[in-house]
Amino acid sequence: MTDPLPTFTIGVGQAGITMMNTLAETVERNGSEEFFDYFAIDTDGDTLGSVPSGTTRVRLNVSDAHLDEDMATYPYLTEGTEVGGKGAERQRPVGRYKLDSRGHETFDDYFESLWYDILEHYQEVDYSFTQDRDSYNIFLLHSLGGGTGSGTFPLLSAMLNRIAQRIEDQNDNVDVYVGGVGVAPQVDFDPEVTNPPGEEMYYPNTYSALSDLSNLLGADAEALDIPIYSKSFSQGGSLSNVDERVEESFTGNSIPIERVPYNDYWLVGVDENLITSGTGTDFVEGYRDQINSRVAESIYALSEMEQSVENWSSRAKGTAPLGTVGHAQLQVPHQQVRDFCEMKDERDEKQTLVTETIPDQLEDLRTEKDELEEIKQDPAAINELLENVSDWEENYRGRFESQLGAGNALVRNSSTDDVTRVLDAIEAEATPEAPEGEDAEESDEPEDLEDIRADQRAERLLVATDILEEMFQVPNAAPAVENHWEETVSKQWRTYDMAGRTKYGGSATSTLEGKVEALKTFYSEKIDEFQEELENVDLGTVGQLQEAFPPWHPLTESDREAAEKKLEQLRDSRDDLLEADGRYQRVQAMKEAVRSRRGRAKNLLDDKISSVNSLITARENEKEEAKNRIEALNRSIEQEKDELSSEGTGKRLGIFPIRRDKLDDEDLTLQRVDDELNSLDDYVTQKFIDERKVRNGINQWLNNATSWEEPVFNMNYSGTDRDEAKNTRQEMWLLYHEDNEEYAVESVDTMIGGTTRRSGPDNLIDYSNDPYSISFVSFHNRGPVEALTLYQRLRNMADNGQLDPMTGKYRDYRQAFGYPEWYDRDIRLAFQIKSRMEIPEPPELDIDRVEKADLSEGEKKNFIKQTGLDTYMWRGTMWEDYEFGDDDMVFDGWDRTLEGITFTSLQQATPDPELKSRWLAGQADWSDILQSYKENLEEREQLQITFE
Ligand SMILES: Nc1nc2c(ncn2[C@@H]2O[C@H](COP(=O)(O)OP(=O)(O)OP(=O)(O)O)[C@@H](O)[C@H]2O)c(=O)[nH]1
Ligand SMILES: [Mg+2]
Repeated sequence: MTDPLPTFTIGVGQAGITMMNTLAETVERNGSEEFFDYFAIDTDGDTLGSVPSGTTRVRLNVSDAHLDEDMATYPYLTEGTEVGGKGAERQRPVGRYKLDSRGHETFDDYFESLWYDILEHYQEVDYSFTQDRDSYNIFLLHSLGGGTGSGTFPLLSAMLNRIAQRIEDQNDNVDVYVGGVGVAPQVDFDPEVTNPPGEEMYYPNTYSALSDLSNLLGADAEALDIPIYSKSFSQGGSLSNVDERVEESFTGNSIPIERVPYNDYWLVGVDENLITSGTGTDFVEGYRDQINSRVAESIYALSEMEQSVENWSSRAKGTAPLGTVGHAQLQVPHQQVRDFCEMKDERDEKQTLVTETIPDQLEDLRTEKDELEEIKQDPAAINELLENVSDWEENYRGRFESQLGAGNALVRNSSTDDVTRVLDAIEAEATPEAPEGEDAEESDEPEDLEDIRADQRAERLLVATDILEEMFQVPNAAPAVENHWEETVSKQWRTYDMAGRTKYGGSATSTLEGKVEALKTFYSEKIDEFQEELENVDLGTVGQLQEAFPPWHPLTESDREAAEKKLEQLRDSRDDLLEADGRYQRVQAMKEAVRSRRGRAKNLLDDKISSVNSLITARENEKEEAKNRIEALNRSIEQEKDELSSEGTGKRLGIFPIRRDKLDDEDLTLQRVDDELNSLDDYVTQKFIDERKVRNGINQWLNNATSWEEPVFNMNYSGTDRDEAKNTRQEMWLLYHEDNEEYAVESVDTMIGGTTRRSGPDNLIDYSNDPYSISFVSFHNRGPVEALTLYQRLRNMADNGQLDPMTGKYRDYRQAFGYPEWYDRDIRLAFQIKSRMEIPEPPELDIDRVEKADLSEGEKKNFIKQTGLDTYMWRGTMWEDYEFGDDDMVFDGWDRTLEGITFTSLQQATPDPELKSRWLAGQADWSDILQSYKENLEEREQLQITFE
């Protein structure tokens, strides 16, 4: 397989860009991306968004800074031209203006960018040009009906012509092929209609664009040029550093076009009704796709030529450059068969999910849930439900004993902090590691059962706290402390007869904690009182303190001694109490720490249960979804079987039906399709497709392609000066993959008319890359634009005034002529462009030489005043009623030089009768008469006259 010829495609405007996008799809299907490059131009940014990757996009703009000046100076812009809108809004002059612009980006910038991109592609494409295959292809795609593509294509043609010429000049072994593709609306409606299909502006636009095309295609005979106003009026932009090559393309301020800029120009018709409604005539593909694919496939076919396309082109062959393309294709719906198998594979996968995977998961989940519930009811159940619990127990007990102590030691030395520390450590060990990095943030992800199980904090804390609680409960641990506390309190309460001391709560104080508080207050007050008394008060009063002690207290010592002793006793009691209570409180706090950690364990257990519950719900939903998906897939699979097994017969595209029994075969998998069905031939030999259908199909689509009706390409030669027979071409190409040669070769014999070419070694065209289709492309070149019935229809409509109402945004349909410089006064008038004219200055009319023998002198003057003067101006000194002297300068009259002006219009421009009378009476000069003609003509006929 040889490489396709390198091809550069420029899409302009919506139609141009859409066709280019379709080409990119064709290229991609054939795996030839490396040889193709794209360039998109539009005034409307929306279409630029969807171009093939790597495409250079050029958004044409206007610069507000120059707008007013430009509107006044660019001759093809008129006051009514709407330049501001999105795109060109169907106005060809606006399309032209946005390309011939100056401001941020200038015409030169666009030219340079196009030049640079083509050159870059040409140089960088990995293609070796050989003598046989030395063509570099460039295509310009656009519509004739819109504003942007249609208004810019003459300018772009001129640029491409320069670029192509330059590449050829500098590379001896390379020919550049420049192909144009234009889409034009069909005109097959009643000429009287006022609402033509599509937008009314399409018609004047197409008329004028075809006229431009005719000029371009006639450039061999008559050189053209296009003035570039952004250069004439210059200023602004980067004009100073224009690429040398671009600069050289100009003669003065215009680009000359000295040869037909196209090797071939392909015209393709659009049925505006069908393209707007979006529907097609066949169900295989839409109408728009049909046209775009026709264009894309034929451009692609040209890149598969085994020789230079340039040598094949009409320029080299001398055939008419104007042509059209047809295309038909037969296809094995291979991709669809693959999709079908993918659906079946997916269905089987889902089936396994519903019948096996999810039920298994649900069973596990439910068991887990039951176990957790059981543990919640009775934590002791952990021992039966979990393995290794006895190991944990042993481990924890060992750690507690060594870190906190056991029995007496546990309550003697340890604190709440110690308890918290060991429990924290255990909790930390049981916490699964958090996933690192990004995953850590996505905590919403539903965990799976393994994750839930991995988190053993709840279970381990339950075991640990259980052991601790047990350790606190051994008699010489917490109970010893509590008993001592209880005894101390109760004893002191009794000793100091607290039940009777209502000031401190008395017998109403029932709890031990209450008693502790009461005792503390009591001791504190009494100790203060004793101290004060011992320091300041007369000992005699000590007696009054006597009542602080139980009556049985022996008072055998002196009062002071007794007081001091009692104070000491009070202090001892208080210290005992504080010591017992402190120890008690500390132990309670430790126990509380254990209890609260146990509560936390239960919460964690609840969390686990609810996680498992949500997993159960998620799996059940998943199962429901899978079931629905299976149903949908079943429907699609059945539908796909119907579609694949029925005939797809479009006009361009024919799709072979696949035999139903093959589709029903459950063993048909994607793997098998990929392994065994590698060509059309495989499909036939393995009986997926009926051989008979292939042979019939080939005949039928071959006929479709041969007889591709192209209403815009109908020709009528009467009234044109071209001879149809001499310069036509009719070719049918058959493109196929090597593996399918058998079917294709056979059909060549049945081809009718014109030249037939087919893929294969030593043939003109390479084998195609696509093993699943056979493609027929036709190329027809016929006469000149003037012979197109489409053009003739439009011209008649123009002549009969039927285009007059189709003005859209134009004030006058003739403003569609975006290149008025190329046309006569009639068109230029629509732009209020004054024609410059140089006419001979007539010598003064000598009344004596006017030969009107039968008229009196007075009658003769009257005759001159009425018509004679005008006739003289029109006919000059050679007027048959004028006596011409031998030595006189010959004045030819203005009828030869006043282009497009009739005698009637001259008469309408005749000087005022009063001026004529004065001149005849010798009271006014001849120059006054001339001046009057000049002014009247200039005003009435939009002329700018100078005398030679
Ligand atoms: N083949 C083809 N023709 C199209 C497509 N879209 C529009 N057209 C035709 O193109 C013509 C209109 O020209 P457009 O390409 O839309 O105009 P434009 O160049 O974008 O110019 P403005 O939008 O006026 O600035 C009509 O005849 C449409 O039927 C398409 O996708 N494919
Ligand atoms: Mg557009």
